[in-house]
Amino acid sequence: MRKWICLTAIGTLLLGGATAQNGGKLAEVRERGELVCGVNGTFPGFGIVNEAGEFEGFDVDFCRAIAVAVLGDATAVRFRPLSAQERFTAVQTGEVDVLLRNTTWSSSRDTDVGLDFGPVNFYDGVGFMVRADSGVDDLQGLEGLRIGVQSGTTTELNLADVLGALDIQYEPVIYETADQLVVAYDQGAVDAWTTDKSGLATYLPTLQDPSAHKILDATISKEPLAPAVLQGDDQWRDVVSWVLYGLFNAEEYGITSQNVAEQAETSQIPDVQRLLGVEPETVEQLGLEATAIRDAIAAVGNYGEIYNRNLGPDTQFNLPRGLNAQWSDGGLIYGIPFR
Ligand SMILES: N[C@@H](CCC(=O)N[C@@H](CS)C(=O)NCC(=O)O)C(=O)O
Repeated sequence: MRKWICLTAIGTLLLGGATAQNGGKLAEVRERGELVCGVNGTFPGFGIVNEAGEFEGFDVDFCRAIAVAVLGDATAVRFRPLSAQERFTAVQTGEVDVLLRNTTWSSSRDTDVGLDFGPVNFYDGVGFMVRADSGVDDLQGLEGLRIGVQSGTTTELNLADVLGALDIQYEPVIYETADQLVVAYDQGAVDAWTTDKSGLATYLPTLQDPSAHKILDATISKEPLAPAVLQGDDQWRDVVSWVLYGLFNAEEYGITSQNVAEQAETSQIPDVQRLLGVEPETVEQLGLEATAIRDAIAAVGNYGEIYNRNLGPDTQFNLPRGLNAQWSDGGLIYGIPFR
């Protein structure tokens, strides 16, 4: 823990200098002309390098939306792939401006690690994958098994907490990366593996025979995945947060990449006029151009479009929206009003 505190202090010092001289991260990113976004480089559906060598995924699209809102250009973003262990240092030292890497918002990360979080962009929970013919159907069935888990994650902590409390004995086998863990599981070196259920679902199609495996129904934790920035720069956190809220609201109001221009011209709904900068003041109060959110929607799409493009029914993952549906559809995605 002491290490985090030291690094936090270094990060705050670095940021403190930037804040005094040029108005904080927003000004720094503008001056640089590029957003540096910490992402996952190997997580299918969320942050991965595709065959063309480009980053793609659900988290990656939020980086692009922030780049559009701040710099007016979806390509003005440098992606920095980070392992679970590396990710917090990269924020603390200012190496990345924002972290969008399937990162769980938790109290110690918000305090001791020295981060600030934006709104949850994916509600997740830890689960388990086992072989379909293993006879394991619930947590009790994990008794005595070798369970693979990735280091530096909340998964590691949840596994110990929850199975410990249930008095289930198991053998944890720790891997540094998800790729190593998944290969080890596929080859039979462990009997089960555990991570966020999003990860179980998106790694499943990468196994040699996906039909030979199943994900248990049990969910043993809450994993609210959210963007993180360095603590202490309120304006920058506001920018990141309100870009996401803008995309949440856009879906709620039926504003899409296809119809956003027309909506800006014709909508008589005051909320929509503020969101799209027709009434400029609200978005400008964030330190952004009035059309920042409109432009982000036009370039990347609303929350639902981002979800569907990366995880929806037309992808190999077909992840049900579940908790990630709009609040008006029984989910938890709830855009805070622009006013
Ligand atoms: N949400 C958890 C887990 C994050 C995590 O690192 N998950 C793994 C499994 S899905 C991952 O992204 N691995 C990708 C990699 O290591 O390349 C956290 O914030 O600690």
